Amino acid sequence: MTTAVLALGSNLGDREAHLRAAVSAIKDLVMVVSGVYETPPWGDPDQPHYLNAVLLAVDPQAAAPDWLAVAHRLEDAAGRVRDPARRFGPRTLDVDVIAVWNDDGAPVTSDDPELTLPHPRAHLRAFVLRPWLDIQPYAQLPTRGWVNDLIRADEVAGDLADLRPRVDVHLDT
Ligand code: PH2
Ligand code: MG
Ligand code: MG
Repeated sequence: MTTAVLALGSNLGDREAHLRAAVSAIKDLVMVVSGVYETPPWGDPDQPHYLNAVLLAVDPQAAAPDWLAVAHRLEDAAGRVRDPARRFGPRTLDVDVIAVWNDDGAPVTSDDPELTLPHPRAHLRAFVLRPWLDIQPYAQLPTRGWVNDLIRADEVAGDLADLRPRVDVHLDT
């Protein structure tokens, strides 16, 4: 059994539908889904705003690498087209594996470039940390610390004010 925090993002097409379809496709695994935030693009400014959300999922069977397969399956189902020239470019659906824990609660760490755990940039991304904190106020990002502290670090705090809660959008099915 493993527990995972997954971050969802969409900024192409029907963003809300892409996020909702992803949550619905794994609803048997999902424990809790955050609210949705409208967020300015990070890393590559020339693209539309994103809708972002975070969820906590548990799979009795999955090992850590299986979560990457889940993420890719959901992205493929949203018709995602990969542009190698734009690493942080626009996408119908992005599912990032932020962190994974084993059934004894120990975090999984990995240097595998295919699935680095915890996610190497999660601690810098307000659009991951803020929705995560909403669903898990005492969350810790393995190797980085309390999410509630990370969110107040200088690199993140400046972006927080630009996240707009979309209380009109609900992903839980
Ligand atoms: N994802 C990216 C690049 N930039 N910006 C925001 N606001 N939200 C994202 O999910 C996002 C991004 C590539 O994964
Ligand atoms: Mg991403
Ligand atoms: Mg990704």
